[in-house]
Amino acid sequence: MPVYHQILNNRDKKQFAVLIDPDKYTIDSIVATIKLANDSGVDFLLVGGSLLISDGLDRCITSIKENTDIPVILFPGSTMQINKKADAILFLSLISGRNPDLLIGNHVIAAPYIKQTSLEVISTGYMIIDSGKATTASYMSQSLPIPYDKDEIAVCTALAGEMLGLKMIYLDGGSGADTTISPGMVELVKKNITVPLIVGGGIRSAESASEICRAGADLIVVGNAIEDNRDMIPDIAKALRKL
Ligand code: 1GP
Repeated sequence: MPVYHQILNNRDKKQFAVLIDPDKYTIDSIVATIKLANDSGVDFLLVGGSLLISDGLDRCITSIKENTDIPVILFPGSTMQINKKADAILFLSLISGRNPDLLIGNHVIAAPYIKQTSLEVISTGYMIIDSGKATTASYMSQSLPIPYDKDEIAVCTALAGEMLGLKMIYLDGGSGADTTISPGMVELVKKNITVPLIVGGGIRSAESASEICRAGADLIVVGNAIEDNRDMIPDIAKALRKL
């Protein structure tokens, strides 16, 4: 089933994506993490990063694919992170910012390359929310994040994204954020859009994962906490099943 339909069809349950940053994993740690993801019923694996330093993306996706059938979705920080071995790509438009390259410029560059692959393209309105400290995503995008407590700006931005035809909205506090996005903002955005809502950044426990899901996220993304302790995977999966 195409990834987008899987996300849409399973909206009655909370979905869980593990973010794998190829720079942070060895082949051994990928294999161990994927085993836990398989055993815990993780829905998706996101692969990418705001800035990749090593050239390990292809190797990373190859070893993931050798070890699981969980769909692999590219979460690209740049046009250099397109890889045909993945199943789908979040075609991210940074709608919280006003950097034209990340709204449309890079998309024009990437489109002909993506066209030559069988990647499922999922247009996604990507919104960076201020988490109290500069994150790689906010710095690399050279864009101003939406202030943490300005729920109405987030709602209007998400609404505009949906009206433009984007198929999902992703609220991101940035990788390694000190706090998650406020549940109040998640709730208000969710109430105002009909497309699936992804939330990530700073989710470090099963409790905060549950809180963000209860607020309205359809799919949560967890990266850093799992890099630090992969046993977080079954904990979070179990917590989401209880919701
Ligand atoms: C970052 O939303 C993702 O883009 C995940 O963030 O690494 O803080 O879990 P964390």
